[in-house]
Amino acid sequence: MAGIHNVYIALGSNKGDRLKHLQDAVDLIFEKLGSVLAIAKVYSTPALGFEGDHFFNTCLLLQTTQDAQTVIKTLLEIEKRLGRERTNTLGYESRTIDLDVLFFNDEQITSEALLVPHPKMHERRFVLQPLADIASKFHHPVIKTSIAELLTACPDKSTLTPANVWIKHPIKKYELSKFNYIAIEGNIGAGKTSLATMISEDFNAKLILERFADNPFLPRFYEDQQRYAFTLEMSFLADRYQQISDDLSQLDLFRDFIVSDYDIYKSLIFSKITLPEDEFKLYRKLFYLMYKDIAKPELYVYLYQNTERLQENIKKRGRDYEQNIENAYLEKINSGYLDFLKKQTELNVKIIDISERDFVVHREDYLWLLNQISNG
Ligand code: PH2
Ligand code: MG
Ligand code: MG
Repeated sequence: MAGIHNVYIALGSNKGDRLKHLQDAVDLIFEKLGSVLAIAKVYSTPALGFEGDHFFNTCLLLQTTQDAQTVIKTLLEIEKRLGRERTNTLGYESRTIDLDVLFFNDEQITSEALLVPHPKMHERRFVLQPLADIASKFHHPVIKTSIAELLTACPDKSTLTPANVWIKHPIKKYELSKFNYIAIEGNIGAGKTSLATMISEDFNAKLILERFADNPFLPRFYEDQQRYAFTLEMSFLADRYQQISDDLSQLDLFRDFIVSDYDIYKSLIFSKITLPEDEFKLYRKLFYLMYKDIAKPELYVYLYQNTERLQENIKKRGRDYEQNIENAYLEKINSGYLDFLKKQTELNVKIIDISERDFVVHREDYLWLLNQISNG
């Protein structure tokens, strides 16, 4: 099944630097598979079912677009990379890292490589206790009771102690929250909205999206530019001004920063292209009256995408009124942005060339982009 999957994974290590192995595994799961939505406490647990040193055990919730077979294959590769050696002897043995899929959505999977839900999980306190930290209300899709209830009923009475060591969320490596307000800019179809949305979800940032969809003048403008350009630019300006002054006036206590898929200056960049000179001068006067008293982003990201890929993206998202945009128009907008950015001295600008990348499809491109932004 395509789409987004919620996967609970149990992690264990009882050999070498146990915390480091857990941390490296979480980092690699994040890098290769997707967002990590929750990480449980780390517990120190006696080896169950064999003689060996104490384990560190924990659990996490992964959100991924990969299918179950790919997830298990990747987890086995991560185990190998972190020094897991499997001998052919029967029974358990000490290991640097063990990564087990507990649940994959609420599916039942019985393939050679994978049994889900994990067939022994409900008998193991070292699984249920950390799992209860992050999923106490989740219902076991076969046994049909909650994790909290499974924990209460668990026959395994081993003593678990919180290890009081902490796994760092891998997203912390990307220090985006050092900026209180990040604006994502770029041409039509560059991917501004996708990127701003992804960042807001991964970083707990407040998302401000341009409300172009409700602009009745936009489709009319594409039909008859001369007739509707001024009206369109004015309505965009009014809307952007209102949204930015409302939404930026206070930072939500529960959000770490703000990310938007536009910066208000785009009003001036577009109108310079769409308006005749005399109208532009009038517009510019009004623009600066408004511009002077609204908050500016602390980081201005410009996503550069080439015209061919912009056209592909425009086709893909399929808004009717955008389907006949000419290359020349997109090229003018790009030059308009670059002229503005070149002269810009007040804003902290980061121009990122994404023409060889696809951050929506390839996670490594997305992480590369985050790295570029956090070094901005
Ligand atoms: N894993 C096992 C067998 N026994 N005991 C503890 N405490 N923690 C584990 O992760 C563990 C175990 C098989 O994978
Ligand atoms: Mg196991
Ligand atoms: Mg295993």
